[in-house]
Amino acid sequence: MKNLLLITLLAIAGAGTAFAQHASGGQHAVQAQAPASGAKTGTGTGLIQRIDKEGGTVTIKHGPVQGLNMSAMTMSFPVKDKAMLANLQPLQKVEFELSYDGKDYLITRIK
Ligand SMILES: [Cu+2]
Repeated sequence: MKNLLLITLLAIAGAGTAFAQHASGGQHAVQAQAPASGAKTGTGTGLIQRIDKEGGTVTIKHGPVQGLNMSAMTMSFPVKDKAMLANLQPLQKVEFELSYDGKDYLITRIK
């Protein structure tokens, strides 16, 4: 049941252009807003578990992250700008963009 819900959510998210590009085009479709060369980006959805406004991290129980080959799990991510955490709340359902430079993950957008 849980997986079915996720698939449904991802399908809905697929209507967005950014998501569609990650799903179908991979690196080739990355646009000007993408991080520096070498970094990969992906899009995921999930439920916020914990927010650390001082540390600048957010823990998300997320589904598979398209584009980064990450399966569903709960993990903590640093955000690009702590201000991004200001309006988030625990158990909020979010969509996020994640970049990975080969070493570290970074949330570049979350809503
Ligand atoms: Cu993860």
